[in-house]
Amino acid sequence: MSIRPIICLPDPLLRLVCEPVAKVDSEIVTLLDDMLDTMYEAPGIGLAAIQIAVPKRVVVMDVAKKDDPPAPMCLVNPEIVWASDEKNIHEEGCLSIPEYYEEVERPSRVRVRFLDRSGAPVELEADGLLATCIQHEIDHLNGVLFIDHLSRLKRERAIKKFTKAARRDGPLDEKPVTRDRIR
Ligand code: GNR
Ligand code: NI
Repeated sequence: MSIRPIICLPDPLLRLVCEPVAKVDSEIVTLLDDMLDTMYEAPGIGLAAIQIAVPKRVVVMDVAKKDDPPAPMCLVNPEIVWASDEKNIHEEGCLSIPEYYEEVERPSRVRVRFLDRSGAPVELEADGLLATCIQHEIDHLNGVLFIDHLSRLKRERAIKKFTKAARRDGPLDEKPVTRDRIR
């Protein structure tokens, strides 16, 4: 169980298309546990493996309300198999884009298929915050960030802000862009 550094915009790793997992083995279970630790510590309601620099199709989430018991979810190779025509607007943030929040429109309900942490196939229908979070996380697996759903002007402003912050701390190729480099 360990907390791993979260990488931030403009780290190019966030633009990778992540690889499917062939088998949910002990290495993947350890990855899931480390991701849950990292997500709770951040704190956040979701985390994709690429946010800790691991380019695999692995996601953790917990959208339980503050006073409810924790409800960790582990999703391996998640796929959206159906999305509603009805849309919903929700304010989003991202642990890899600290302190930046904007409203994003997405399908309000989705059906998702994935493997759980025991490797068993699961299908579930989500709405509300869970539907928003699942779509945000699956976007990460495809190198897509929530700012990609905004107008070009807003997106470019956000990218510029984070590129400037990272540049103050030295060349991007010397070390990963972790959250302590963004001020
Ligand atoms: O913690 C998070 N909150 C959040 C709020 C609205 C929509 C999506 C999210 S996910 C985000 C954590 C994160 O960056 N996951 O990739
Ligand atoms: Ni995110």
